[in-house]
Amino acid sequence: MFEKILIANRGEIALRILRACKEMGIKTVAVHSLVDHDLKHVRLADESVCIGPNPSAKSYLNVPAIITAMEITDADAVHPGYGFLAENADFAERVQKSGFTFIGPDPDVIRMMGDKVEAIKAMIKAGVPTVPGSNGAVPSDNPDVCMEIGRRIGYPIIIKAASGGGGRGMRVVHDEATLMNSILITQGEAKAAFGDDTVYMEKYLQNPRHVEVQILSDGQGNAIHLGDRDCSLQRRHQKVLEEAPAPGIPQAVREATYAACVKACVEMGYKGAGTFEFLYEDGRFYFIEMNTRIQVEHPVSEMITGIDLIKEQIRVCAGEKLSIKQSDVIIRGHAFECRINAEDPKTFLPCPGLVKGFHAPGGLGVRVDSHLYSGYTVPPNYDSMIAKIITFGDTREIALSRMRQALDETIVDGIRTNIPLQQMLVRDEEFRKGGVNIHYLEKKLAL
Ligand code: MV4
Repeated sequence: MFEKILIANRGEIALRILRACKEMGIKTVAVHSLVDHDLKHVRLADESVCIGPNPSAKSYLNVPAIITAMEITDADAVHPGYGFLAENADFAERVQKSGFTFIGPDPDVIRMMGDKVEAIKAMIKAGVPTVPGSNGAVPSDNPDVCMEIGRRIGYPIIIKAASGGGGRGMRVVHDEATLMNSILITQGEAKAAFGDDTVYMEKYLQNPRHVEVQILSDGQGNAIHLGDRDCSLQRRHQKVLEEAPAPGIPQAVREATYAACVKACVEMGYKGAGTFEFLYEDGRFYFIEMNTRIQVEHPVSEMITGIDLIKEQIRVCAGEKLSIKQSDVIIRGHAFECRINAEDPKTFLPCPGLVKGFHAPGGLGVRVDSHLYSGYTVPPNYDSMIAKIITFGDTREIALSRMRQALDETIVDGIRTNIPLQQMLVRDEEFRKGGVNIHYLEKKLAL
């Protein structure tokens, strides 16, 4: 096992990783930007290193500074959290080449999943259901072939950049007349944003839900799933409220999808925690992307399984075999997560500043993952998420009523937050029934 882990992140996830390390008896190194000197995990870490000025590019994305920090503190491994360097194959490779361990899958696996065309090919091979589409790059220099592929798929079609993902670099096309123009525009944008102009096509699903499957795999032939999560409540590709399990999905459909995901992990030699993202429509799952990192919403999966995903991630990346068999994973109860952001509840613009007072909610089935404390100043430089409130209960109704109470108890004094939005959502009639689609929140906000 590792003796010392460097945490290459900030905020709540850095604190979450630090807590897992402490529980495992592993020493911790915090790296931070100038403004992040007073972060809670920096104070709690065994050692800390300032790696640069506030812009992410000069600190949390500063690869040489992070590797140097590993050298001077004699850390064994780096945990990237989510965002920043978490899915950067070149970083993972430089960590390995410097003689350290990257807590995540091998660089070539990260790279393959970063190329959405390659990811889809790997999924088809493993029998994971995908969206009907081009199943490969489209030849933009051959309009006849493009239009032929388009006719086979049927309209509407979505054109996506192979190097995109998470909602970046995509465009919906409604008819053949606009197909070629849209392909060329998406290609140009992809080239500018990612330095790769490869694009592919899929049937555009009009009203899907966003359901994802959590997996753990040791890269030694053992993989398990930890059920699914519904992340359909989103605004501009930012998730707002997640839950596990996804409500109202037939058990047989679920199980078949899980089995395919597990098979894909074994085939890829996948190591660590990972998420298969699906669209779910009319009773069927359609794979869209795989995330090779721990995700923001991992706590809802932890709550329904009792498994500590960060600890398992650390164990398998230290070379241990998975300690849990699929038959040990018992999915029980229901969990919700509300993301609390420092933002104006009406305009959604970030609202950094001094938190004069913070009162976290509590009680049975309430978990708060947050680095906030009274007197902390939310800096303007990073993501505006300041807390995650997670609730658990035997039933969806109980977990949701605990969330209503938890939100009502929470006080963040001094800055504006999206708590009013969350309070409205957890009382929404349609949401309470379960199973709203990816457009629901934006449509509701437009009213
Ligand atoms: C789609 C789609 C409909 N049909 N693909 C957006 C983010 C990226 N991960 C994939 N995305 C979508 N892909 C097909 N074939 C609709 C979306 C989409 C979406 C997906 C998940 C969560 C929120 C979304 C919001 C808008 C569009």
